[in-house]
Amino acid sequence: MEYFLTEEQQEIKEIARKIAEEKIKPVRAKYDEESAFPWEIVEVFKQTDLFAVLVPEEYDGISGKVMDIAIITEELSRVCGGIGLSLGGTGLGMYPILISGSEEQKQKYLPLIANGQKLAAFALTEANAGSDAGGLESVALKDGDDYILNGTKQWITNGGEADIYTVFALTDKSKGARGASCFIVEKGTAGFSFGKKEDKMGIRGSVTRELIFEDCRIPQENLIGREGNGFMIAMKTLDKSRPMVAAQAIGIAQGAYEEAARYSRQRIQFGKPISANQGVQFMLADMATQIEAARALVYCTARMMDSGVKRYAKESAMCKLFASDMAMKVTVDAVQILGGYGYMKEYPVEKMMRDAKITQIYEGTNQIQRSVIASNLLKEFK
Ligand code: COS
Repeated sequence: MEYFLTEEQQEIKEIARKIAEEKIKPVRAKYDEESAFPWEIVEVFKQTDLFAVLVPEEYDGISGKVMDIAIITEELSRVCGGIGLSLGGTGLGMYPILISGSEEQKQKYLPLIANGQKLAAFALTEANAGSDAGGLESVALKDGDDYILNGTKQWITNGGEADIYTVFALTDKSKGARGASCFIVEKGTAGFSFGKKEDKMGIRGSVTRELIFEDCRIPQENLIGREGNGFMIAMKTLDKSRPMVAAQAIGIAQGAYEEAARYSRQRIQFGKPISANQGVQFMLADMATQIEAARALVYCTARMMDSGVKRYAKESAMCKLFASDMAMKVTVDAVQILGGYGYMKEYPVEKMMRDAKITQIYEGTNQIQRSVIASNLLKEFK
């Protein structure tokens, strides 16, 4: 399919593919096995200006465009769904600042993200606030000019490795979700520590940790937007970042499909390549069609978002829903085409299948995406 990428987009696609093939492919199994944070690859992203693509030019970045970030995410995920998340998680973590931060906050933090000096992380989820993001229990109570933050955040991508955290907590417990606010908390702040590192099924080249806040003093200037705006900031952030989860899913699916197609031409059974069987051909045809359909949806949405359209919650949720369900199906089918070999760690498709699963869950389960789509589309038929 021809997507008429600009010269710059073609260039960043090629850079991301080269990094994925030359730097990430040789180490992906090691990171999957060890579940360590890929600092050596972060260094490569830094040197090749990939972090700068996350950030608009006015804050020392080179793009900030959803389409550009989607292209990079897809290429990195084609080789490894986990390692690229050091970048994706940083994008998610910085969006509250980009979307609702003051000019001062943007000038202070975004250039540090653009040059790769500091990674970011988004801290919304808690043990009892997952799909029900408004059910936060962390509190940030006013004390003079500061806030005192107490609570525990769960499953935070880049947790412990990032320097800048956008953290959601209730500044008014009586108002529930409408009493939530968002703060910038820097690593090293007294009262801010890290809990256990999670042992995950997939995306093991990305680190996920608990964040613990115990009487952590946050200065007033680290409040993003106004008190009580936290839930809205979280929703806007997720609207903006869900197409990136979709791009990750497309990349994973593309990688698995390529492995399966290649294998089907080489694997001889009953005296002929298995690709000569219509059963296998139909699986490959469905994979390729579904990947392309997801890509078309995501690129179209990304271009719409980059054009300045203000409301895209529905389209953004559609991207994540469609692409992640597609990736799960494609990766399961890829394992099936490789048969017993597909089930072995020696081949990359079992990892791709494990990596794909999270895309149906994080940044809102696909059941939540359907709710978001339905509530938005029903408004159109009032
Ligand atoms: N943009 C801006 N504002 C939004 C919004 C959006 N996309 N979605 C909701 N809001 C606002 C609403 O307008 C409403 O504002 P008022 O208080 O002024 O009326 C407020 O937020 C509450 O909205 P709503 O009643 O729809 O919230 P719910 O508690 O029903 O929750 C869902 C809505 C389920 C969509 C939300 O909780 C959600 O997205 N959950 C999934 C969270 C998630 O993705 N977690 C993963 C964490 S990151 S890995």
